[in-house]
Amino acid sequence: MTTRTAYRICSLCEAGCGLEIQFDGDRATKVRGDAADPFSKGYACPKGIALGDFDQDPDRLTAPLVRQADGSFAEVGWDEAFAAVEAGLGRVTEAHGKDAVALYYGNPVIHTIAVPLYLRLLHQFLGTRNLFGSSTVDQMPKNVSSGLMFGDPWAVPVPDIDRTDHLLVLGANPVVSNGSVWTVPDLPGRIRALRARGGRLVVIDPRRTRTAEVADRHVAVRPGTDAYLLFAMVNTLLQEGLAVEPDPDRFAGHGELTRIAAEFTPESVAAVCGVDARTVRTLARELAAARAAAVYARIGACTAPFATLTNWLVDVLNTLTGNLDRPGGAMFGVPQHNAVTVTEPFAIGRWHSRVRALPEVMGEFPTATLADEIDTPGEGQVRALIALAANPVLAVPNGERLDRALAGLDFMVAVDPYLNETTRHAHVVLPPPRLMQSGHFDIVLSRLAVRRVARYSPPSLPLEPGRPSESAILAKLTLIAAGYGAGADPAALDAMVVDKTLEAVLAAPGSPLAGRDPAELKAMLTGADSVERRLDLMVRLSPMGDVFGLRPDGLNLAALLANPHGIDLGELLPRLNEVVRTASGRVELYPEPIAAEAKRLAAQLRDTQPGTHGPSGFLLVGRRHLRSANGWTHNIPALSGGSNRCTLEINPADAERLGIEAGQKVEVRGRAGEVVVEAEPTDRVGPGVVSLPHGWGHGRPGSRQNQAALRPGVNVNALTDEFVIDPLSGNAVFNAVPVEVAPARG
Ligand SMILES: Nc1nc2c(c(=O)[nH]1)N[C@H]1C(S)=C(S)[C@@H](COP(=O)(O)OP(=O)(O)OC[C@H]3O[C@@H](n4cnc5c(=O)[nH]c(N)nc54)[C@H](O)[C@@H]3O)O[C@H]1N2
Ligand SMILES: Nc1nc2c(c(=O)[nH]1)N[C@H]1C(S)=C(S)[C@@H](COP(=O)(O)OP(=O)(O)OC[C@H]3O[C@@H](n4cnc5c(=O)[nH]c(N)nc54)[C@H](O)[C@@H]3O)O[C@H]1N2
Ligand code: SF4
Ligand SMILES: [Mo]
Repeated sequence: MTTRTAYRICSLCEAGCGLEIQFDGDRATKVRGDAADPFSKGYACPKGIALGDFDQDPDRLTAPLVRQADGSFAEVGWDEAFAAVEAGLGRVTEAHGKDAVALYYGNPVIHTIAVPLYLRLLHQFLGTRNLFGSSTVDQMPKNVSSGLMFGDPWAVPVPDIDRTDHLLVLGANPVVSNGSVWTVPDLPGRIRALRARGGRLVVIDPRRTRTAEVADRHVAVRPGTDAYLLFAMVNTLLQEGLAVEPDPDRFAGHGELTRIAAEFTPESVAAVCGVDARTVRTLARELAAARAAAVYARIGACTAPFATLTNWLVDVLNTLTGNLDRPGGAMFGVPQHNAVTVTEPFAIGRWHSRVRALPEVMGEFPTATLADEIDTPGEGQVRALIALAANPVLAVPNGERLDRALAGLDFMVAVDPYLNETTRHAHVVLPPPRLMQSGHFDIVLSRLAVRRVARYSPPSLPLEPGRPSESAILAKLTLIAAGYGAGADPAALDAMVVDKTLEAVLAAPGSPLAGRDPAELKAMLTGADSVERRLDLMVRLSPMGDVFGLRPDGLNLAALLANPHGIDLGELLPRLNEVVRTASGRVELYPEPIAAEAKRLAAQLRDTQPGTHGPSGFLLVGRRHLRSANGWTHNIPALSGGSNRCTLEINPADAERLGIEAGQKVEVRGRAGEVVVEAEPTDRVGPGVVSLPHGWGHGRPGSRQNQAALRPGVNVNALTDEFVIDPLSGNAVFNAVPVEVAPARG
């Protein structure tokens, strides 16, 4: 056996830590943080350390599966599997049209090279309106807020944590999640550094999280009321003359914003939020007083009522305290590629979903309505599903209804390494290769990183002969959708994309490459295969790129390959002017759809009676565990057990009142259904609040995750309501969910 060391970016979460991996033959025997990585500097969490276990998991599928007439799965060759996809999709579209096929992507797609490279093409060629994804159970409210304010849904400012003096974290637990929509490896270390240099961390969260535990101040807001709280902070800044006056040439809507904020005095929101007026003022004053400060919000703000409004208020606070786009404030990262996110003015609701008439957002319908589209008969009904790295049964509100709906599909294909709660319904499963056989390049997250960094990890191990890479699987699906058939060559598709990109770049007004010969540029691209040549093109055309030699110190793929630990180009620089893509050319501080939501909130405030949830009623919030990633990591024994469990956290006083003891089974009932789960009394949650993690509910017939089945847990999304969504973004609401709790019967 030969031993060797490889370096690669961890693809298990958004932090993207550099790892050093020792291989004995084709097995990873030791994994640790790569001390030479200029971005993560040796940090790795327990999941990254277990990367070899993910790679070697015996339950990962090694060959495609095709469902047989008797309902069982048979392992088949790749050609047969792609032919089955072509036949299955063909049957459905011929009989029912293109909209009968829905395309669904899950969270792990952002951690692949493959899906970001092909998703848009695949969707275009499928020609279906039915695009769904994990964005609408996740960050869509932030995308909508940024789309409306800055004109680009991916113009999301991130806290410049290494230079800030004051970090306000709302509805996020980055010490555990390692940061999200904020690529920031070793977040715990960066928080320690912030506090060591005299900076402050403030956390607003109904639960005393691990982030709250290391904070200078923790405010236990009542779930679902952040929009009121943040509005009252804006009110304080304006009333007390603490706000900066934004430059009217660069910011629009300041006057209207000031008028609506006047409605939300700290006194008026105190009872609703469970936060006294003095604390609200203190939060605002501290934010304004800091030399440089940043406000950051995540899942607790996104998967809650008034989510888009809350996410907008975050950047209003960043703007009014003068912290938008300034060092130590909230800054815009720089992509390491040229992927375009803005092609037309940002708008929502350009078309609507069939059953509930919900507006499209970024071309997608809310996942909360996927089951409606599958189980409601009629013209345009969804009868086939392509699921890319997705387990919506555990991830969408009323997932159990979706579970039943999926069972009724005419055809389903899943690109996924596992047979799980969702993929067990597929007719064809196409497993990507082992984790170590895939390369890694950040297409989605690099512009959310807190430093300007560029990194590429080639595959650490070669593919077995005949086994397609995940990119080749996606390219095949795209070619099938385009009508070229299962036999078409993926490399030809990549070459076509390169040609089209070069054509567009050469034709763009003022292009630095104008007049160059596209064939000459194409011949300059390097890489082991057609995918790497596409990456080379993307890097060369990126803001850090060499523009085919025009910028001699710029980057290209060869430079990334020569620097396996990554290349650090330094701190973030102000770039608001490059980022803004609104029709007015200014940052819209009070855009129209937001204004309507703000008025709705103001009306609700006038009507609200404090403490309106009933005597036995609770508000449910979620939680994540450091040694998990949503629902797909419970099969790794090294990460299971301990506190990584599916229990209902409940305040000890509530538990005592209901006669519930630690470890006792309790029944939790929500609008959609009920679960029976073990109670864990803890004062991490306050009275009236209970917490369940998501991603559990394993061990169903037909799934094949044997370790996960030993500790199945329950699906929290059996409780959550698909009919309660954020109206602007269509996002699901997983927090502040009303539930009843009682000792389990029998
Ligand atoms: N270890 C680990 N890391 C992960 C993941 C994982 O499963 N495990 N998942 C990854 C993914 S897909 C994502 S999207 C990110 C998420 O990253 P985070 O958002 O940082 O993670 P969460 O733990 O969901 O944090 C949400 C917080 O919001 C709080 N909250 C709930 N309701 C409210 C409310 O009404 N108001 C306020 N202010 N707070 C509220 C919850 O108590 C919780 O602490 O993490 C990513 N990283
Ligand atoms: N109640 C509640 N529900 C939630 C949340 C919550 O906080 N509370 N959080 C929501 C959020 S933020 C998210 S992002 C979603 C996550 O929801 P999903 O994205 O649907 O779930 P995951 O568990 O992340 O993984 C999806 C699938 O990806 C597969 N997979 C893993 N790696 C790869 C790969 O490299 N290639 C391919 N092709 N497949 C791969 C896994 O086997 C799994 O089947 O859940 C949402 N649901
Ligand atoms: S924090 Fe952990 S899971 Fe996330 S990238 Fe780093 S090592 Fe991987
Ligand atoms: Mo997520």
